Amino acid sequence: MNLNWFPGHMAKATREIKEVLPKVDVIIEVLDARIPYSSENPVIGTIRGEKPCIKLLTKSDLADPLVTQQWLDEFEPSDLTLALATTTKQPEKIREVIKMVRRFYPTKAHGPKGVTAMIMGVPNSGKSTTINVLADRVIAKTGNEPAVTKAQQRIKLEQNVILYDTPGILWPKVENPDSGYRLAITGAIRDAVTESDDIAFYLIEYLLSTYPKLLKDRFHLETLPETPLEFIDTIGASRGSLRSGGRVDLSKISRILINEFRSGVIGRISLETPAMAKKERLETERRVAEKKAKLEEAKKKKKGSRQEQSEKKD
Ligand SMILES: Nc1nc2c(ncn2[C@@H]2O[C@H](COP(=O)(O)OP(=O)(O)OP(=O)(O)O)[C@@H](O)[C@H]2O)c(=O)[nH]1
Ligand SMILES: [Mg+2]
Repeated sequence: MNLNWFPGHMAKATREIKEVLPKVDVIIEVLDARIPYSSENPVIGTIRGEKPCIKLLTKSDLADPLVTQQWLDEFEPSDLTLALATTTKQPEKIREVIKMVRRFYPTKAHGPKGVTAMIMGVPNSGKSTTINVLADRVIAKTGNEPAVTKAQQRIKLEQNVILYDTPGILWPKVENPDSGYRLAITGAIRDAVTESDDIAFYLIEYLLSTYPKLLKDRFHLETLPETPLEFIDTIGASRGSLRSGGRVDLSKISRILINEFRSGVIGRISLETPAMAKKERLETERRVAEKKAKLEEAKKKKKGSRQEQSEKKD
């Protein structure tokens, strides 16, 4: 399945972000706390330059607190980077962002122009929600689906901080298939462009191995089935998701499971740890390099055979 999703409005939004960037002092990079590695946009790394960045791990109420702490330790604070885990359950924690933005530019923060920050991140990661908390009023439209914000919005906050809200953006190609699945599971990729069964299978496989107790508790099971298919069969029957003939409605039960994960009712779950990310990053780099080498080899061969043909003609 192709898990890439880069519609026209995201290409445009990416261009507009690059245009406004020279006016921006601080980047607020919103990462979903359940997938801080997979929601990190490689494009930001390349366009950021030397700009200070605050990594916000949003929706931390849905993530495994122990793993979130590992991620905060991973994003060690430096002169140019700060990290903070936030949740709408603790708005006062979100408000710390303003202090952090000002801390990077103490002089400018008291000057006439103030400090400008830009909030960016993958779709549905909680950018507009964060802005509404910071502005203390509903200023940006929010919604539980990707691509709610379609255009950049400039907002003046108190304490001399100006903030840009931006549409959620992905990147043209998600090279790591695991990251594609995790972006789909958490709702950063529009459901209509993915297949719920495939995504639910990936999620169940991960939960069976990493959070078995949460699954047992949620679905009142004493022992867990070994495979995702058996698991779906078991809970499909108990949830009344049977088609005529007694077969489980795979798509229906898949969507139920994904929604239960997203709303947090299965429990607080992180889909990746720093250790997993390190391994996958290396593996992805290796795969991309291999692909590139193969492509170059094929190009060389093509060029060689063309040369041979023209020499024969001569
Ligand atoms: N559980 C939980 N949900 C949150 C939190 N922050 C935001 N959400 C929900 O996540 C969904 C997406 O929030 P938005 O603020 O619209 O996300 P966005 O990043 O602006 O999304 P786009 O504009 O589509 O890119 C909404 O349903 C919010 O209510 C949080 O801390 N915890
Ligand atoms: Mg938004």
